[in-house]
Amino acid sequence: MRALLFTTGSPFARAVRIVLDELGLDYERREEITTPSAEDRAAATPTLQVPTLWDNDLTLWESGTIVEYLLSTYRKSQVGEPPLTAHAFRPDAEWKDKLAFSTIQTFGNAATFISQMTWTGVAVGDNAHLQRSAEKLTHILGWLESQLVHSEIGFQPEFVSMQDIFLAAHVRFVEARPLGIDLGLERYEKISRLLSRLDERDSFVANPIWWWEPGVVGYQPDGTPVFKD
Ligand SMILES: N[C@@H](CCC(=O)N[C@@H](CS)C(=O)NCC(=O)O)C(=O)O
Repeated sequence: MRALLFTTGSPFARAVRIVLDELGLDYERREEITTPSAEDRAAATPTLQVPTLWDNDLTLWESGTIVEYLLSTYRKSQVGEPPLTAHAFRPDAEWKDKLAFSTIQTFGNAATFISQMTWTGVAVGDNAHLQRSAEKLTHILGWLESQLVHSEIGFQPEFVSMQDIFLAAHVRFVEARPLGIDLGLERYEKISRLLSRLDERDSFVANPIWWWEPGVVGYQPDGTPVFKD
């Protein structure tokens, strides 16, 4: 039995879903449109956050840990050009890859923090720490841009990496929400081109991130948001 608990909009869960597709792994989709009570969520994870993966006897949460597990457990023939990496962290570049990944996750945490604060009534312009969190996003993008050696390759040359996938999920999440944040992505040419290439990949197309703002209750098949009457 394999199952994934996730909310529709979560960028962390989207990255895990993309990796599951890349590896050709079927799973039961335990999708939640809204966040349940703390008690209900605690039955799946003490962090009260999604995603959580069940794989036979194993229960895992924390998206990076889940993807590390998937990559190390299911190394089978991979589809796509370039193919998915076999390594979360390349043995000959372990600390470089770990640092890039942790930094990308800090970007995701800042972005989802801003989002959750915004929808609970405190926007970026209202609060100094939220402004600081928004500044973090652009500083991180600048540093990540400096880590990419060429506009045609991602964080692990010749492969699609976990670093590429999570960065794409987090950046596209920010762009798909009216959070009052303009990332100015055009200033980061290598990241922009990497993300545009990934957008075309089957696993990304199959797991889209769509526009969301309060009042959106669903989507048409092409992603057009459906608003509450
Ligand atoms: N470090 C966690 C972060 C996951 C996370 O922030 N999930 C969000 C959705 S995008 C969530 O569940 N938020 C609910 C909450 O924090 O109460 C991971 O990598 O899985």
